[in-house]
Amino acid sequence: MSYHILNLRSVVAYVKSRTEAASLLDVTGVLAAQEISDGNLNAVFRVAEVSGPRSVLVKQGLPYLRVAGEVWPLSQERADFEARSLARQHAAAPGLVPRPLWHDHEMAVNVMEDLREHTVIRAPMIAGIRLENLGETIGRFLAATFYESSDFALGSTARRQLSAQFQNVELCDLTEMLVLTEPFYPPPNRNAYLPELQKDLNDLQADAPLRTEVARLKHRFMTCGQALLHGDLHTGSIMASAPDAQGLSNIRVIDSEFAFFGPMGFDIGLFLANLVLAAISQAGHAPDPAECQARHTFLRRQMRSCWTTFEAEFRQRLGSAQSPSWREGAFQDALLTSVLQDAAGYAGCELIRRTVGFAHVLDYDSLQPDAARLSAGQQNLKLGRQLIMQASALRTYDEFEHAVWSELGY
Ligand code: SR1
Ligand code: MG
Repeated sequence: MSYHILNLRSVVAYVKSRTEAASLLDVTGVLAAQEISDGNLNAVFRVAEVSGPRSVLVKQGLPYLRVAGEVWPLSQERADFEARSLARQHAAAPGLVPRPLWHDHEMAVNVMEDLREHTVIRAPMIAGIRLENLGETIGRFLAATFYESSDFALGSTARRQLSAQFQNVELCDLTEMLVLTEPFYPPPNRNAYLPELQKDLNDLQADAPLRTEVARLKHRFMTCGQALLHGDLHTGSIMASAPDAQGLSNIRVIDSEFAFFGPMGFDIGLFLANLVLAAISQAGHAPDPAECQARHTFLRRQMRSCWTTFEAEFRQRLGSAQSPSWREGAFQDALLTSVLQDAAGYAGCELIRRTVGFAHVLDYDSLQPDAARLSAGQQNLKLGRQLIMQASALRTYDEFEHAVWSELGY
């Protein structure tokens, strides 16, 4: 089938036309489609049996950025990168991503398990829902997917062959521009921000040592292919089922079209930064200071749990690496310190770009456009700058934690 953009009617015909669908749905019965697009890039449909319980999720890459329309063309190649990365993630971390069902290169479509009981976690977290296994689950996901795609697990030849399949030029370029360049330079750019932040932004962009550090992080993003990254690991790329009485839920990582071989600290830093963005915005979302503090405590615990789980599980895997080189304790210490430093630096960039760059986050944007938003914006910029400047000197997670939470008054 040659490429055409799917709509509510044609997506049903498309699913019915595929042989893979026969074992997944009653394709002889009536199927209903619903558009549930949520992210910035793609169109997403749920196709469900009308008289039965089964459904699938159909995700299509459009020839442009969904939120911008045809004025921002983008190739549909991203669907291929998502298919390849989802297959690798599913093999390395089964149960932590949706099950891939089929990939259709011509149609730029990926069909996967429909996580009907799950919700994208950003909005529930703004509302104060506590997922007590969030940090631990993401730490496990990162350790497994990073390790299984790294030189440590694959050896040099297989790792090089694999990274050749992930030359995700277009979406890496988007990140290099939107996260690691434009927020730090005056126009022309696609930055968007509260006018009251102009002075803070001018100061930030006039800071030459800061720009130098960001240039270093950008170059590292471009050249340090340690492992297969998710590439866009914010809280809009994570879904969870409703938590049980202990706050535990089934958590899945979605939307890996930005996948590429890069520095492991990039994914970690993005995830941690999105919890920091959540924490800073709680001053304006939580109903009272006591609840705000309780939400902060929860977020702090999840951040720590993400790092400590990642570190422990990655070290454990390194301990059984085939090459004795990777079992050297001092090598492992140095590697994990550099990952932590990268994570801090990229977390700083994410805080800044989500405040003054092209694509913000709902945590911040849904604050009232008054003192609460301004003060959150200023705090995001200040902390982002500090993390970037302090990153290379950090030695332990405690130091990182102190840098973050002392800024929030703890
Ligand atoms: C133009 S795309 C803007 C952002 O959406 C994606 O989710 C990435 O975070 C990207 O930077
Ligand atoms: Mg996405």
